[in-house]
Amino acid sequence: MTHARILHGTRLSGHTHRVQLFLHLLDLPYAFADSPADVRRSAAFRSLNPLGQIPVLQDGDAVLADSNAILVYLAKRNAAGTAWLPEDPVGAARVQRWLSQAAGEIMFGPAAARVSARFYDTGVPPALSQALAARVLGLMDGELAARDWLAADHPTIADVACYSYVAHAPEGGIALDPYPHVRAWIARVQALPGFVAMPRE
Ligand SMILES: N[C@@H](CCC(=O)N[C@@H](CS)C(=O)NCC(=O)O)C(=O)O
Repeated sequence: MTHARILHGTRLSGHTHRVQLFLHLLDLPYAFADSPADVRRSAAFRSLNPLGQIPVLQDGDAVLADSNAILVYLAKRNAAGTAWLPEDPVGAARVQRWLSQAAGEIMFGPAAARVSARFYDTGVPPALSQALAARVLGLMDGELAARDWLAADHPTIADVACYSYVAHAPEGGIALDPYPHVRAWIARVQALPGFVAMPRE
């Protein structure tokens, strides 16, 4: 019997996309359970994630919420000992630094600006999301001037976690023109074998 792996999410959710992207980069098959707001409010979904948020990954008996936690799980479960999640203390901390950026500045910056522009009011003031976006994109651009990848000299889950909302930042009115190294990094991520895009519509 095949191992059941189900990703609950929506096709325009960047948090879902970062998990999808990693599943594709690792060439792991999965079923996709579309989970719009009415599904996320259901008791069945809340039993998977009491926060009612996507993504959720069911992998056999494991039920995992939070996109970055799922990236860590997939790296340890399916790519242990590979470069995707370094085990050494400094390498692991460098990856975690960008996972924190993905859950902080990127979520409340470019991700919030995109959601407010395209879907609903997040409650994050536009001036704050613009300021956070400028802060994190400036940081990324500076670091990517010196290296091809965010946390190491090779791709890691840091790049996977940060990609979706940064690549789609223009949908929230955040131009990437001032950040040439970020744009070159986006192209490098898109050239990875197995890359899958998040739809624009
Ligand atoms: N920290 C979570 C955030 C996930 C998140 O905010 N998901 C959004 C969709 S992109 C969601 O489910 N929003 C509905 C809600 O928060 O009630 C993660 O990284 O997975």
